[in-house]
Amino acid sequence: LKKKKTPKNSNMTFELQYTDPRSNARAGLITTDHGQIETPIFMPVGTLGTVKGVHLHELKDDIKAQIILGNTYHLYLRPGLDIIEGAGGLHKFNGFDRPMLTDSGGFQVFSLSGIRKMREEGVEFRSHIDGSKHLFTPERVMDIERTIGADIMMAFDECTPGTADYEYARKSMEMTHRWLDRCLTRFNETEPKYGYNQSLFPIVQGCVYPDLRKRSAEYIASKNADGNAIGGLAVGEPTEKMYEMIEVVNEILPTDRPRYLMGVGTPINILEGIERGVDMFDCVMPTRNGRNGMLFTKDGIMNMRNKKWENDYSPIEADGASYVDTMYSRAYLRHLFHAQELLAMQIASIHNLAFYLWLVGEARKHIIAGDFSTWKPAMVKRLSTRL
Ligand code: PRF
Repeated sequence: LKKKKTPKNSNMTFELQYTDPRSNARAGLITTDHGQIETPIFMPVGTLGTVKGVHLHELKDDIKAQIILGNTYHLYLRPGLDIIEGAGGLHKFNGFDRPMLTDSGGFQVFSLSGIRKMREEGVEFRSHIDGSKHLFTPERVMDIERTIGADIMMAFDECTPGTADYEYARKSMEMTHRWLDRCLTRFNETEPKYGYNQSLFPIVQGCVYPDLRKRSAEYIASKNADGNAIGGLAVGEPTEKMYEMIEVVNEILPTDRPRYLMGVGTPINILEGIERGVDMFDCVMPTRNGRNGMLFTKDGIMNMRNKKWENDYSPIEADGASYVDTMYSRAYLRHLFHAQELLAMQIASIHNLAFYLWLVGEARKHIIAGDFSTWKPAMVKRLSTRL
C-alpha cells in the first residue's frame, strides 16, 4: 500500500489500493478535509451548486454521490461571489458536506459566453445572462475558486476544440501551460478562506496530436500536483482518438496521483477510461439526457418517450441501482414525460446518476476482485444495446 503526502497548501492524499494486472485500471482512495472518495468515481455535475432536479437527501443517501462538481463561470455570474462568501463557501451554501470540485471556466467561457476575446492576459467575455463584460485571468480564477471553496480547484486552461489544426493546438497548449504557472503562483500565495484545505489540479491539453499530448503531460507531471486532469477530449474528435490520447497521456502522468478525465462521457467511455488508468469522471449526460427522457441501464439505453413503453407496466429497471427503479413503472414514467411533469425529469436524473455511480462502483469491485479484464468487455457489450 502506497500512501503519499502531497505538496504544500493541501493535505489531500491518494492511496493506490489495487492495480489491475491485465490493464491500467486502478482502485484508490482520495482523502480530503470533507471526507474520502473511492476511485474510480463519477462526479455528478452541479453547475450552479445544485445537481439539477435532485435533493440532497437523494444525492447523498440514494445516489451515494461521494463528490460533486460546480462551475466557476456560472457561480461567479450567479449568485455571485459575495453571496457564496457570505454563506461561508459553497458547502455551507448548498448543504453538501462531502468533497466538491470546481471547474475553472476554461471550458464554459468558450462554450457558453457569446462574444469573447482571448489574449495572453486572459479571456474577456460577455455573460450569457445579461451581456455584461467580464475578464477571467488565471489569477482572478484562482481567487474566485478560493472564494467558492471547493476541495479541488481546476487550473484555468483553454479547452482546444477537437478539430483544431496542429499550429493552433500547439499555441493553445503553450498558453495553457503559461496560465498554469500563473495559477500555481497565485494558488501558492493565497490561503483557503474557510478553514479546510484546497488542492489545485492542472489540466493536460494538446488536442489529438500525440507529441503535443506527451509534451503537455510531461509539463503537467513536473508540477507534482495533488492530482492531474486530462482536458480537451470529447470535444469533436473521433472516439478512438480520445482513447489513444488517454493512453499517451497516462503513460506519463504519475500513477500515485488521481487522474481526472474532464467531461466524459457515456457509460462505455467511462469503462474505456477506467481500463486506461483514469480515476475520476464528470459529465452532464446522466442529468441532461435524463431530462430529455433518455435512461441509461445495464442493458442499454431506453428512450422513455417511445411508444413501446406505453403499456409496459413493469418496473423501470427491475434490479436497478435506485429506489425509483422499482417504485415507478415504465408506462407511468413515459406518461410523465409526455405530460411534461417535473417528476419525470427528477426520476430520470436520479435513475441515471444512481446507474453511473453503480457502474463505477462495480468497476472498482471487479478491479479489487482481480477480474476487471473479463467483466469490462462483457459489460461494454451489454451496454451497447438499445432497448
Ligand atoms: N477544460 C476544462 N473543463 C473541461 C474541459 C477542458 O478541457 C472539458 C473537455 N472535455 C470538459 N470540461 N477546464
